[in-house]
Amino acid sequence: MDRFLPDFLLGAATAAHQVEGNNTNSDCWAMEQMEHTSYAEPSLDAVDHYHRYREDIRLMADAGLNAYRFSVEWARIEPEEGRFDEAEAAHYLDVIHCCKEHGLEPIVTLHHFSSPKWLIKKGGWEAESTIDDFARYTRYIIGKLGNELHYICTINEANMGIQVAAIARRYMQQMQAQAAKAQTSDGTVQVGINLEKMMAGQKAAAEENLKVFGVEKVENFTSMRTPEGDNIVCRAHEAARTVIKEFCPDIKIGLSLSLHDIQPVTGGEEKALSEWGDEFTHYLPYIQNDDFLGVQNYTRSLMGPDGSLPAPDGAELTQMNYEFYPEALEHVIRKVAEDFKGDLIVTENGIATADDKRRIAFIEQALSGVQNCIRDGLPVKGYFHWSLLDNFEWQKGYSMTFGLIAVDRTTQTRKPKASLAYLGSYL
Ligand code: GCO
Repeated sequence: MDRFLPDFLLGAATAAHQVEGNNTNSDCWAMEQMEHTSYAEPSLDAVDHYHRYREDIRLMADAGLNAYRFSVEWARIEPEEGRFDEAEAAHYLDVIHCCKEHGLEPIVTLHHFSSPKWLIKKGGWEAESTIDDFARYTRYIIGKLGNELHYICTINEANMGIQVAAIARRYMQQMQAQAAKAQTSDGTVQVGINLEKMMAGQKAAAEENLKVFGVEKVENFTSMRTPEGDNIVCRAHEAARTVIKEFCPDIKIGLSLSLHDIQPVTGGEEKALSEWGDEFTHYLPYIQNDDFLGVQNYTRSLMGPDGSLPAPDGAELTQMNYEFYPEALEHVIRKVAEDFKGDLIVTENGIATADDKRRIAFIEQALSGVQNCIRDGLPVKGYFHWSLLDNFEWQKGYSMTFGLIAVDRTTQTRKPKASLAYLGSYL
């Protein structure tokens, strides 16, 4: 195994809502608590990183890492529209200082999926007004934290809503095909009853949304995004970049994208190209003036003429049911570098598994791919493993263990896994 040069950013990543706990003013918190929730469980105290960040940062430093990617929670900073909470800004300043005391470079993400509840009332990520709201929040953060930072990731996985919309469309098509089959074989009754139930469920959910958020349809960051909403996300990024450059021109700015290693099989070439266009290429006009792109990859996606195919028979699957395929990272970096000319930082890459030996094997292969890219002259400046801690995996709750550190949530005790020291040994 080869080590990285000392200026390579090697670290782990977290997101505020997934680790801090009690993010009570956010849309996710509200959705987790609802009767018609799609969350497996609520986040509650999460892994109490809000209070235990010192210990967590020390563990990273002890393992030899030199950087930490974390997010600032908009709902804490601006709990009500236009009212900013100084104490919360001071909290994040403490986190940044703690990183520096331990020799870690802080990479701050301004938006990682969760948004303030009030933003949803205004139409969330489908509303034009969100662009100005995000720019105003960015201005506040820059005023408080900007002097301390060298890197800012504006928006995590800007393409997430488009990917969710695509998955939902695929799912609906499958349901429709099943319903059509049921109609020809069993008649319409069974289908009719399910549909009625579904409609009734939707009506009740809309009523609850109205009560909780003041709107019937919640447009949070991970909702199915329309092309107009996608454009709003991109312009929110541009607006934030303008604000940051105005006040702190030396901060390196980028957003991150969720990128699959899309591999065409038997006639899937055209489909693979159009999927890559949705996932990556169409963002180029909005990111070409960025300093870096955050590359986030977990696996590959095999593409046939009609869309994505399941993992090959016998493939090893992770807890998320993704194919264990760490080679995907190198492939994605190479593909992205064909069109994006700024620096590349791997802002997420990891595996949900209970077997830490597989995590180590995953890291070994993924990092050897990163090093191949660097040897070939590609500007890969950092690698952040997802995730520092076993944490709240959104709608799947705490069942997915992505962490380099295990957490016993009854006592919030941390137990570093062997993979943490293994990752640190690359510096
Ligand atoms: C994402 C987010 C993370 C996830 C991680 C594992 O990519 O969805 O950035 O918040 O937890 O990717 O699924």
